[in-house]
Amino acid sequence: MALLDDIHTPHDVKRLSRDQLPQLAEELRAEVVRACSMAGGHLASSLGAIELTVALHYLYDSSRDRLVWDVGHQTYGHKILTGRRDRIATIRKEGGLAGFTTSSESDHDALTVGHASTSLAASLGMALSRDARASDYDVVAVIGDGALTGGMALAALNQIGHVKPRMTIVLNDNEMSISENVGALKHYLSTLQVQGWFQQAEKGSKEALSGVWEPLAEFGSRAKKAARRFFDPASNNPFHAMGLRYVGPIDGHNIPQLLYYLEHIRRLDGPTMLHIVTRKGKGYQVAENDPITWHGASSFDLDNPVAEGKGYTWSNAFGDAASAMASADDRVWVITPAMREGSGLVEYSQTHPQRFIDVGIAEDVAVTVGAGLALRGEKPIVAIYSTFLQRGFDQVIHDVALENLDVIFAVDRAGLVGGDGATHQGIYDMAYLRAIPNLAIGMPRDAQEMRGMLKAAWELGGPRAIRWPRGAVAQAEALPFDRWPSLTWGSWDVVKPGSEVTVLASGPTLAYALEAAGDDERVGVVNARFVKPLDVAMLSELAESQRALLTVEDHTVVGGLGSAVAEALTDLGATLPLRRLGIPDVTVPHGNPSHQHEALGYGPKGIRKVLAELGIGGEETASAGRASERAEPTVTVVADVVK
Ligand code: HTL
Ligand code: MG
Repeated sequence: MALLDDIHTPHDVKRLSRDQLPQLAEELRAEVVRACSMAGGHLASSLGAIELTVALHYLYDSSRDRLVWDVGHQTYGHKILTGRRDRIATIRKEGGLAGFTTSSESDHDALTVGHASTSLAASLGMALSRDARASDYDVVAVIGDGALTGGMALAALNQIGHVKPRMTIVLNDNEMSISENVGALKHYLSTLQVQGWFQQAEKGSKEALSGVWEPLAEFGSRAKKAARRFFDPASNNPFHAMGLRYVGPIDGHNIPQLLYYLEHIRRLDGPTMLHIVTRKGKGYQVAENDPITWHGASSFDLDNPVAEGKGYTWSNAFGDAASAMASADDRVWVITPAMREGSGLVEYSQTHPQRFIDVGIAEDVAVTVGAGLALRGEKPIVAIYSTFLQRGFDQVIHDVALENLDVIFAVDRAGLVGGDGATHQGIYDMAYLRAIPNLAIGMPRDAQEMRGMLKAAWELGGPRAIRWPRGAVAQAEALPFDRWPSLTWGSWDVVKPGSEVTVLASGPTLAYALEAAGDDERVGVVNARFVKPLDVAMLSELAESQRALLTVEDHTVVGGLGSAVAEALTDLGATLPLRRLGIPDVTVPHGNPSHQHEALGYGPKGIRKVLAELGIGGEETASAGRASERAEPTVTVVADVVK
């Protein structure tokens, strides 16, 4: 790679001539493709931002200026140019680079991020600090059209337009979120794209762009009508109405154009939005043709790039269940905040388009739309990842739980999630949901039990969260809704009786408990499938009959199953020892979940180790315990990932 090989820091980019930048972009693109072929990752988004990345690093000094990437999933090129090329193929792997910008990883990463729509508020804060300290660095936020659908982004724009700090906002518009972007703003942005200016610019018509900058210097005085519309279309432009200068749209794959506009905007006071139009997956045919599949891909063969199938997953099981429910009851709706594919809802969206709502990256809106539907007698299911439900916490309390509304929360990706890492871990939901009155919480052990929980939730009404992990599950036999199993909400299930110590587990940790227990008749295993309400009757029996209890959860031990059981035992006046296994009070980076479970002490070896400490298990168990200790240092548990 002729040019890339000489780029060790972003300062090396600045040493190139402008004519060399398109070649650098091509080399960078190839390097991103190569890295993703080895490690997997957010390929299509990173490819779409390659020219922008080169242009930004040519103009700005990312160690001093603040480049604030929204979501941070489009920054593989940025990582390569900022001294991380040698590690780029470790991205999202245990011990490797994070999949998103992470300020503890590099000074060039202005913000630790992974959830969408935070860049504008954070940039505003940075710009305010700069101005208060009479500093002069630049602040540039890069936000995608999908991320712009989030309320946080829109509310931040409202404040930016009011305070008017000097900053550049690059709107990277590829008309895609993970799937097609949604919402009224999307329609507005696409009307801008078809305006003559962009079309001419795209054709490379020099006349279209030459001379349009000049008038900006005397903005509003004698600028040509058309130029004015291009640079600041005062009429009908919502960004303008919110107090920002708006420029665009321009071709986001044309480096000279990007440099031209960014350079000039940099000199202006106040906030300016530069609207660039890009193509998701740009320059890599398979990704351009199918940007949804290649949004986030597993590793692939460069010579024969085929996206690996994911098999049958919990998300698919939910999608199938939702379809069956909606077919049986026309009050059933499913709402997703921009996660149609991830939540297994592609088929549902086709078979029940009238009762499928994608609200964009707006989890708060998803929850409250559910409340509104429920208030009118509908039966909404809000399908949402554990990590993203954090964005709808107030709405769950304020809009749903206070009036005990019939909203089912289908909480996907509960537990450690793997490559997405610290920002996306689904390890807090039991803690934050358990505190909410009226809200009930369950975790099925398989697809059939998921149906039982969904059916019970549908029958009983009220707010109910059903959570399941990321990954594969065995497909249950197809059954119409009326033949689904019944299940008593709040009941636990004794999977294996034991005479001395019982392990309470749910979801993936249930298999670990069974593996650890083996055929030792002293060890019992209970599917503690409801964390709210707990099966207090069974718990009090166990407190009588057992000499110790263990809880095992793929969740923080602060406020999860173990906490719930400890509280209940205290209330019962029980005094038997309780050992709580799960994630300690630390943040957990990206890695291989089953390895991380073991390293954090709640895999089968960790359970055996605690059983041995309780006097159960022989030589073999004790050595298994030591093996788990040896595994520990290989996973770094970073307590201060978020500075
Ligand atoms: N909800 C929130 C709050 N944050 C995230 N990150 C998601 C959902 C999931 N998500 C992504 S990337 C993405 C979503 C919805 C699409 C972003 O679209 P945008 O960028 O137009 O901003 P593009 O991909 O380049 O088109 C991840 O979790 C990585
Ligand atoms: Mg987009």
